[in-house]
Amino acid sequence: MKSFKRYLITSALPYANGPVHIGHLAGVYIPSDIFTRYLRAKGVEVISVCGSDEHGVPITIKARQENKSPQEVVDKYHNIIKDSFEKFGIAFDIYSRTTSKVHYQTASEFFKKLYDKGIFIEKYTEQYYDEEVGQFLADRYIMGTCPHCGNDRAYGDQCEKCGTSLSPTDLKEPRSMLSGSKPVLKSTKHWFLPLDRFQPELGKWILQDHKEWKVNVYGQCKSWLDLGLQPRAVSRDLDWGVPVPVKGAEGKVLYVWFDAPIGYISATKELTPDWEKYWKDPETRLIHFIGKDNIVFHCIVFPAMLKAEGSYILPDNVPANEFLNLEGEKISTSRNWAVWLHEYLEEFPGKQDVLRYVLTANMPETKDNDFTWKDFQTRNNSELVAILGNFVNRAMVLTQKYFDSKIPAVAELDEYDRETLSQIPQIKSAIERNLDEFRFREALKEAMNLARLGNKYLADTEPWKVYKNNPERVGTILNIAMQITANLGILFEPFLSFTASKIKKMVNLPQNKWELAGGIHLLPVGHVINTPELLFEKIEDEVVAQQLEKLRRTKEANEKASVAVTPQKESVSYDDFARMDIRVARVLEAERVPKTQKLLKLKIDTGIDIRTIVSGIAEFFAPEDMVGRQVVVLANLEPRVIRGIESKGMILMAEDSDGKLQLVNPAAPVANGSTVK
Ligand code: B3M
Ligand code: ZN
Repeated sequence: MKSFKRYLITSALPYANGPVHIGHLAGVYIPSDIFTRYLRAKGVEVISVCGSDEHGVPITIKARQENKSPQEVVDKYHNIIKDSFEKFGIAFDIYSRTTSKVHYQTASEFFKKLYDKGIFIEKYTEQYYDEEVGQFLADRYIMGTCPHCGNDRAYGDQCEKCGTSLSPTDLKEPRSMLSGSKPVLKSTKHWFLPLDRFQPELGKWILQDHKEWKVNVYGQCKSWLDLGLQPRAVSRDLDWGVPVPVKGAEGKVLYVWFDAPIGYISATKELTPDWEKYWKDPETRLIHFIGKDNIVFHCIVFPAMLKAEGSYILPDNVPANEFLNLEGEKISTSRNWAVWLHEYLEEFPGKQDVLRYVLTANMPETKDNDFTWKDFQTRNNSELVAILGNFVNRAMVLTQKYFDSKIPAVAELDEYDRETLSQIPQIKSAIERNLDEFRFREALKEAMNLARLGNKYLADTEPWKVYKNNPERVGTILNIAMQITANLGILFEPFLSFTASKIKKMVNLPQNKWELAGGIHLLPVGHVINTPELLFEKIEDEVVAQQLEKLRRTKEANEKASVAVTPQKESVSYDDFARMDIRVARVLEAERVPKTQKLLKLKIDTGIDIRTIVSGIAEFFAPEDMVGRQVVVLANLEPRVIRGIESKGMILMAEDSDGKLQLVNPAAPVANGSTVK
């Protein structure tokens, strides 16, 4: 690999339309944090920048829903997100936001530069316009009927029922979500970034020069490139965002995916007047940490923008992760199916490193992965408590007890001691190798192997049994155990920085440098250590049960919310009601009505007579399901002839919002002909 002088680390800017959850942490912010902390510990020149992404249509929709201004929405979530990151120890040098003044200026100038260079194609396109409100409609502001599945609540960009992606003109019977009126097509001017022009350069840059990128990233880029890049609009008709800074662009803003990545540049500018060396010097290594849904923007669109501008470097790597699921289901902000960081912080105070550990161990590096509360408990109890915590505590307590908290001298090393000591530098190299290649799970496993090594060493040498007869031997053992402990303090810093700090404080580590790790004389003989404290505590079954119960309630609430309840009808008099003859009957025979999908012909015993009813329930009930069942019928409904069969009455059913039917019948059998009133 080319050698670089410094690093610029960016992490995807979270949308400020909601708080952040474990999926964000595992996918983007923990990997970027581990990597940044690792570089810092090595003394590499590095900055890490991030901020809130505060533009885009979802934010304006949230604002309408909450009856707030978009600015109020982003202020609220920006603060929540920023606070969560801080409390989880995510080591940004700056956490900025795209509504900052510097950002408006930077994004504006960036656009202007490309505009002046004649990069953009100006094109008129036909777009839906709400004449009542006097506004062009973003795709998400248009609802209509999906041409594929008939769902009448499909959005202009996607039908959430069948998953098809749509464009607004695909919708049947489109309506504006602003006024409910029927929108009209109107011509509007936009600026397009001609990605096709950059295809040859980008193709070579990725497919030939960056074969080392992760397979998931490389593969996605390749399929985009194989399809052929198309010009993309970088402006929108919207009143929330960075205004398009040219004449004749009133009421238009930069598309959120144009301004958001420029947010990385703005944040760097806010951080340091020396920002250009990070963005323009080829000796800087730029790395974007993102989730898989952002790959095209970071590997194709933003690099094309940077190239078009001309003076910027391109990312050297984009180690995107896949997605994390929760208890086997996709994390969803709108369905509240998530573990929110601000809630975790309240429910598990002081346990940031436990979550960081579990999320790193399950990081969705090469494929989607699952977070479960059971696994959270197991990893805490049988790895953090039983291995790392147990080892450090034993080493500390024994040193305190036998040697008055002073590092004892080494008398003589046996074969096992030598073998143990020789593994320390090997483990350090393995951690480095993995971190250098963005394999965070493996790196963490190696760090944990060092704790395992120590744990096993103490269990095998049993110093508590040896002391009486051979205190010198115990000195050797505890010297080794304490050297391992000090190594853990350094090597765990990128992964579990809170815990690493505690360890370093306990062992009173004079120097805290990565380069010292791997060494076996970190703590000199006679060095005084501090009082031990417990690093982790057991997580009980009730805690897991509580979290699962919380998720169960979420699910229940979602199910309730998804039933769109029909409003109450006009009132009727008791007499109106009393005129209806509703009674219990039993189905005697049932058969399908030939050549129909929905109809069953039923012979029923109403207590007054045996009669035929034709019922549209065949999609939900097979004839054999019906025979013998009691049902409730409206007996005096005017007879009707359906498919040549006279139907006398109607079977009553409960229908949910999806049109699914359930039988209505007495809770316990009653005589046929019993009336319902
Ligand atoms: N806000 C998308 C996301 O959170 C977007 C990332 C912007 S990075 C420049 O998935
Ligand atoms: Zn559909």
